[in-house]
Formats: sequence, C-alpha cells, structure tokens
Amino acid sequence: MVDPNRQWRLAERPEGTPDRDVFEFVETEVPDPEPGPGEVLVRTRYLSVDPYMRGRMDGTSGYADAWEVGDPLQGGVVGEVVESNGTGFEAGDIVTGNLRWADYSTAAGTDLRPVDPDLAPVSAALGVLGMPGRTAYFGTREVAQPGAGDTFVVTGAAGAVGSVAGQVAALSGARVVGFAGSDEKVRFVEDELGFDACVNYEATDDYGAALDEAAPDGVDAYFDNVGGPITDAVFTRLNLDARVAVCGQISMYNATETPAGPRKLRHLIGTRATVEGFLVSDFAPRFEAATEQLAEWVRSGDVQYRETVTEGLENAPEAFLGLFEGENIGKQLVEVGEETGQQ
Ligand code: NAP
Ligand code: FER
Repeated sequence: MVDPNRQWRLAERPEGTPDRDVFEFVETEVPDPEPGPGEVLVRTRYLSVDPYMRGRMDGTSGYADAWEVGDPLQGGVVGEVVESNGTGFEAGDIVTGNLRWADYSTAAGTDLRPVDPDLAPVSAALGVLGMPGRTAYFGTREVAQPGAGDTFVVTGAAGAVGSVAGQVAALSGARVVGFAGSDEKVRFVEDELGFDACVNYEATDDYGAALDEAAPDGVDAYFDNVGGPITDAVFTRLNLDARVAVCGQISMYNATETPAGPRKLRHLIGTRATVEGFLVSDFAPRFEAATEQLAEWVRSGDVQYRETVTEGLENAPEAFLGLFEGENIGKQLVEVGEETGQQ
C-alpha cells in the first residue's frame, strides 16, 4: 500500500500582504523520492513557519534565496526517521533539518541533526532550542550586549525570538522592557517571562511617551524585530554608547515600497550608538554551545517558553499568515503527524 504525501508549493508570488492564493496543496505518493544511498525518509512531526519565509516568496529579504513558482515550500522540520539508506540514523530516530512542508521528506543524512527527546519536548528544536532561540541568544549577547543595570528593549517581545531575547538579557542583569501587540501578550511577557515592563503598542499611538514610562532611564541596548515607528521612538531615547541589534523588520516585510518615515540617524551622533544587523547563521560554529546553554536555562527555569501549535498540514498557510497578524504567542508551529511511539 502506498501512503499519500501531501505537500505545499508556491503557487504565485505575493504582492504586498500574501493570502491563501500564494499556496498550492498537492498530493504525491510516499516515498517521494525513494531515499538513495546516504539518504533518509523522514515523517514530519512539526514544521516551523517563520517571518523570513515571506522574503523567500519573492526574494525581497536580500539574504534568503527566493523560491520559484511551483517549488515545494521548505523550512525547519522535526520528524521521525522512517527509513535510512546507509546513514548513521535508524528508523524511529527524531531528527531536524530544512525539509518540505509535507507529510514526508527525503533528505541527505548529512543535512539532518539528531534531536534528543530527553532534553525537552521535540518541538522545542524549532523554537527555544532551535533557530529562533539561537537568534535570540547571539543577537542579545554578541550584538546588543546588555550589561548589568542597562535598560534592554525588545520588540516582538511575545514572539519566538523576542521572548527568549528578553530573558537572556535579564540573565545578564539588565532591566528588560518589551513591546507586544495585545494585553494578553503583555501579561505573558510580564507575568510568565518576568520582563520588568511591556508596552501594548496597539493601545497607544505615542510610543515615545510609553517608553518614557517603561524605560525612564533611556535605552542602552535595543533588540529590534519589528522596525517602523516603534524603532523611531527608541532611537530618540538611546543612551551614550547604546547598541542596536537589527534582527528583523517584520512591520515592513509586506510593504510594496519603503515608507519615508521620520529620519532618526541624528540620534546616533551624540550617543555614538552602534547599529548592527546580523544573521543567526553568522554564529553557526557556536550553535551547539548556544543550544546547550539554552537547554540548561530551560531545565533550570531561567528561560520559559511557549508554543502556538496549529493542527494539521492543511492549515500551514494560515499559521504562516497569522505571523503577520500577531496571532501567535511564542513560537508558531504546525503539528503534522503524531508520535508513533515506534522508537
Ligand atoms: P514571532 O515574533 O514569533 O512572530 C511575529 C510577530 O511579529 C507577531 O506575533 C507579531 O506580534 C509581530 N508583528 C507582526 N506584524 C507586525 C507589525 N506590523 N508591527 C509590529 N509587530 C508585528 O517571529 P520570530 O520568528 O520570533 O521572528 C521575529 C523577528 O526576528 C522577525 O522580524 C524575523 O524576521 C527576525 N529573525 C531574524 C533572524 C536573523 O538571523 N536576523 C532569525 C530569526 C528571526 P505582535 O502581536 O506583538 O505584533
Ligand atoms: C538563517 C539566517 C537567517 C536562517 C534564518 C534566518 C533558517 C532568518 C532571518 C529572519 O527571520 O529574518 O540561516 O535559517
């Protein structure tokens, strides 16, 4: 008997905010293709939807290669090895890698990393113990560099990266202030993550006044996930030698032209502030050490995390589109297949 393999492809390039028409759901048969020598057949348990994928839909990010129309969509996956053709993996092993938005993927064993199911629930390999957690870890410690007593501000504070960045900054002794888009998120950030303050930016137009209240001593380190007018307000409140880590600019990923907002670079002169973009992949040689540290903090309770899990591969487009509506708290995942317990 052959199993069906449902998978998502890029149907068209989006213009502005993407909708459901960008996605095409097709069905092939497993295995697709048969794993050759050195390859593994993986059954998807969870897949990750991420803001950077918007840039892959039309090549606008400047760092992630564009998908072609008709290409299978791909991203971070945690899955279970079904069949291994001469690799170090065995059936039942849990692995992670960049695989298809599909029930099953075929991949080279060398493109997969093992996931230790005893470390944390396996889905964490796509969030706090995966790419977003490492982005938060390196962007905070290596780029924003909050020190004891500094004020650290992070946007997208309730999201996958921002929620971890704020906690990593707090572990360095900084006072931590977040920006997030709802009262529910503010409660999560303040009460569960332990940030010193969080602004619901949807409840005010005056981000500067909100900052003056939440960060009365100004801003020493800024971890920017969002850009736009919140970032403008932060720039006017930077302190001497402040560091700005430009991680993401999600407020502009669907823009068709760059808005000519207020120009705030003059605030970098007197403050001698540093603004630095970074990619998590810049730190690839140190990924293992970062993951181990994050796992230790998760075990000790110093880092709390949450996941928003959408059920079913058929709902992956909605999960992705929801990122731009702020529908997720913590890491947004799609649960594709259940644990079989065949290990
Ligand atoms: P996320 O924060 O879990 O999800 C996206 C969040 O962005 C939403 O929940 C929403 O929260 C917020 N948002 C959406 N549209 C917005 C807008 N117009 N204005 C303000 N906020 C908006 O996503 P993530 O995976 O952690 O990624 C966060 C950022 O990090 C993204 O910009 C991403 O591109 C970037 N990133 C960079 C790297 C790197 O290597 N540089 C790696 C990973 C991620 P609210 O409800 O609060 O609006
Ligand atoms: C990577 C570098 C950057 C990567 C993801 C990103 C999946 C994400 C960037 C963004 O979200 O803006 O190697 O691997």
